Amino acid sequence: MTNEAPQKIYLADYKPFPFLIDGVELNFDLAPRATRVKSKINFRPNPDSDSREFFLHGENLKLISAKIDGKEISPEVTDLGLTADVPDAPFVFEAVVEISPETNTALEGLYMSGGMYCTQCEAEGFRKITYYPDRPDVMAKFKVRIQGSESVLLSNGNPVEQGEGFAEWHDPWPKPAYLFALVAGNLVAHPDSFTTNSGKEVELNIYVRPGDEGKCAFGMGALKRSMTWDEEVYGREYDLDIFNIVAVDDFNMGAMENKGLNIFNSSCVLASPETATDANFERIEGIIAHEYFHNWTGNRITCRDWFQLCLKEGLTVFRDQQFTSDMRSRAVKRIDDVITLRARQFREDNGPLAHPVRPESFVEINNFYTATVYDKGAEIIGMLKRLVGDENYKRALDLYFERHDGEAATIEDWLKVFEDTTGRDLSQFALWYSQAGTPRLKVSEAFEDGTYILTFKQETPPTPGQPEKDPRVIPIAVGLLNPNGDEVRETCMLEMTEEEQSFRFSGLAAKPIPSILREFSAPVILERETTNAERAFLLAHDTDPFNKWEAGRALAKDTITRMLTDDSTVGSDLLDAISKVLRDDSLDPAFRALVLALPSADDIAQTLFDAGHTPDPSRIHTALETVALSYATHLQDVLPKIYADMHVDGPYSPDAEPAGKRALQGAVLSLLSRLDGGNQARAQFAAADNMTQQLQALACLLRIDRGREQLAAFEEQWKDDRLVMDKWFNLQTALAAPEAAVQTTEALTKHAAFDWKNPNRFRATLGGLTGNMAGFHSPDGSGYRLVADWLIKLDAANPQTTARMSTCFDSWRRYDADRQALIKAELSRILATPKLSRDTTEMVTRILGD
Ligand code: 0A1
Ligand code: ZN
Repeated sequence: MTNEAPQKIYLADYKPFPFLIDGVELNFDLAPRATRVKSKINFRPNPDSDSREFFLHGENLKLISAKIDGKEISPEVTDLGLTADVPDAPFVFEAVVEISPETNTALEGLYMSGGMYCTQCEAEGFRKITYYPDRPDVMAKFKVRIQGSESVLLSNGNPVEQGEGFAEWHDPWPKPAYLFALVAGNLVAHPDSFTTNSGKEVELNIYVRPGDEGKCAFGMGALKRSMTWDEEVYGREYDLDIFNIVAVDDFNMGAMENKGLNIFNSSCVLASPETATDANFERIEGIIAHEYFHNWTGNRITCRDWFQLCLKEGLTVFRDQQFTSDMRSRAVKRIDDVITLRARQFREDNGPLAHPVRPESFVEINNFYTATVYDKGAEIIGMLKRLVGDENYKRALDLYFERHDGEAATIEDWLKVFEDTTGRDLSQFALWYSQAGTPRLKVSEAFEDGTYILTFKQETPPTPGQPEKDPRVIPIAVGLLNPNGDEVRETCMLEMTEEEQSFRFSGLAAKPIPSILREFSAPVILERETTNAERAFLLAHDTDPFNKWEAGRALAKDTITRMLTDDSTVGSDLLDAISKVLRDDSLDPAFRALVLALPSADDIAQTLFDAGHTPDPSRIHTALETVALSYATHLQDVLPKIYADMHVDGPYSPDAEPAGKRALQGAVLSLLSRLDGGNQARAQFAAADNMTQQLQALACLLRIDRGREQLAAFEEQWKDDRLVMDKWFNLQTALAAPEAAVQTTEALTKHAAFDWKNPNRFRATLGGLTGNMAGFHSPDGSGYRLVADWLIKLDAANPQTTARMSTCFDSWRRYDADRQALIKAELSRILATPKLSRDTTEMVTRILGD
C-alpha cells in the first residue's frame, strides 16, 4: 500500500486572512484525557481581503459546541478544520472542544511530559488545541484562564489573578497562535530578577521538576547576560513584567520562544558541573540567548507566512552567534560555526534535500526547520553586514524595529530597510534567499610587474527544481602575505557580482601568498590549486584565525584523501605543521584543540565524492585512525607536558578560558590513550569531578575498545539522571567499532532505560549510530535496517522527530551500488508503511528523488 501524495502549499498563493481578531479568551479545564478548551474570539472583516470565507484550522479536536454571537451553530467540520457562515460585520465566535493531552505522543499542541502539561505550537500546533486561524499573520491579544490542581499554572504575558486551582494570564502584546504556551505542573522555581535599562523590574523564573533545582543557576545567569547584551548591542529591552522558562523532558526540538514563557528541552537549560560538559554549557548559553532574542526578532516582529521562517530564524541565529562571540572567543566561535555549517548545511545543500533559504513550496512546514533556513539564513545576514558595514547594519536594524514592530513581515521588508538605509540595490543579493545550492568559487592568480591579480569564477551546481543559477553577490575577504610571513595587505572586502571577475593589487615587491575568504566571509566552497607547503605557511603565519585554522584543516584533509585515493602515507609536512601549532604557547588552547581535531568521516566522504571517487566508510575510518596514531607517535614527547600544563586549578567554571584548556587536554588525552593503552584516561576518569573530564576519559577508552568497567561505573553513578544517561547511550553507539556498532545499538534499544518515545533518548541512541559512519554503513545493510525499523515504529507516535531523523539517509547517492540498493530498499519500505505520516512521507520522497 502506498500513501497518498500530500498537498503542497505555495508561497505564490499567499492571501491575507479574511478576518482580523480583536481579542481571544481561552479557558482551559485540565484533565489528562479530557481537557476542555473554551474559546471566545472577536472577529471583524479584514479590509485588506476580498474574501469572507470563514475557515478555522482544527485537528484531532472533539467539538462539543460552537456559537456565533451567542447562537449555537452547526459548522461543517473536517479533519483539517471548521467552516461556518458568518456575518459581514464584527462577530463573536465561541467554541468548546475536548482534547487528550495524555495520549498526545507527537509532542505538538497540548501534551504531557513527566506528569506536567505543556504545549508546543510552532509551527502549526495550536490547531490541535482549538479551532483558530493558525497562521502567523493573524495576531491577537490573548487572555487565558487555566483551571487545574497543579501548583504552577502558567501562560503568556503577565499574571493577573491566581487562586486555589486556577490562574489567569493576560498578554498585552498581539501575537500569532504559534507563540501561545501553557504549562501546568508541580514544579519548583529558580527565581531571580532583572532591571531593564529604563528601570523596569522584571521577575525571572526557571521552572523545573523537583530534584532539578540545582541545575538552574547557569541558565539564569545566561538569561541575564542575554537581556543585558540585547539592550547594549541592539537597544532592545524586555517588554513584560515577567519572563518564565520551563524545562521539559519530552520535546522535539531545542527550545521554543513562546511570548514570556519559553519552553525548553531540559537538555538545553539544565546544567551543573557534575552533569553537563563544557560544550553543554556553551550550547545552553547560546540557546537561552537565542530564545530570548526572539522576543524582538520573531515575536514583536513576526513572519507573514512560514515561507518567511528565515526572517526570524536566520536573524536570531546570527544574533546568538554574535552574543556567544562576545561572551567567549570570537575566533573559536567562528571556526565552530563553520564546522557546523559545513557538516549540516553544506551536506543538505549538496543533496536531495537542498532548498532555498526561503523555500517556494512545502508539504509539511515542520520539515523546513533546517540547517539551511537557520544557519545559511544567519550566514546571509553576516554577508549583508560585511557588505554594508557595521554602522549601516546598525542603522538598518533600528529602522527594521521601528518600521515593523507589531507586524508580520517578509524578506522583502527586511531587505528594504537595508536598501533604504544605504541606497543600495539588493535585488541581486536577494538571490541568496531564492537560490539553493552552495556556490563553488574557483580561484586563479597571476603576478606581473608588481601587480597581483586574483580571478574568481562562481558556479552553483543544480539543486532539486533549480537546474540553472544566476551569479550571486559574494563578499570575499582577502589579505596578502609576503613570502617572509609578514602581512603586506590587510584584509579588504572584495565584492564579487559577476560570474567571473578579477581584482588587482598593485605595488607589490614579490608575489604574495593570498589568504582568501577570511573569517569565512561567504558560505561558499573555495577551489584553488595550492600546495601543502603553502597551507603549512598559512597555518604558521596567517593573521586571520579562521584562515589559519582552515589551512591546517585543508592540509589534514588533503593528507587523508590522498591516503584513500593513492595509498600515500601521513607526510611530515602535516605532522610538523601540527606539531608547531601544538607547541605554540602563545596560541589559545581552544584554538590549538581545534587544529588538532581531525575532519569528520562525513566530511572526508563528501570530499571524495565531490572529487569523483566512491567513498568507502570503513576505509575512511581506518585512515582517520591511522592519522590519529601518527599524530600520537609524532607528538609523543610533548603530549604529557601539555596534558599537565592544561590542568585547571580550583573549582570548575564553564568559562571559555578553562573550557579551552580542558578541550586541549581532552584532545591530547585522546592521542595519549592510543599510546598508553588508556592508563591516563582511566586515571582521569577516576579523578574527574566534572562531566567534561569524566566523559572525555570514557570516550577515549571506548575509542580504543576499552572501558567496559568505566561504562558500568558510569551507569551505576548516573542511572537516575536522564540527561547524563542520554550521554551514556550516545557514547556507546557513536564510538563503537564499526563491526560492533549495529549490535551495540540493538542491544541498547533493549535496555530497560531505552524510552523510545522520549526524543532525547531516541536521538542519543539511534543518532549515535547514524553518526558513526562506518558502523551505520555496515556493508550487510544491518545499520540501515535497524534504523529503518525504528523510524517506522517512531513514526506512528512522533512524526516530527521521525522525519528529522530520516535525513541520515540523505547522502545515499555518494556510496557504492550495493549500499545504494540497500538504502533505497529501506527507504521504499518506510514509504510503504501504512498510515505513514505526512512529515516522513515528504522527507523520504524527497530523499529518494526522481
Ligand atoms: N522556533 C524555535 C524552534 C522550534 C521550532 C519548531 C518546534 O516545533 C515544531 C519547536 C521549536 C527556535 O528557533 O528555537
Ligand atoms: Zn529560533
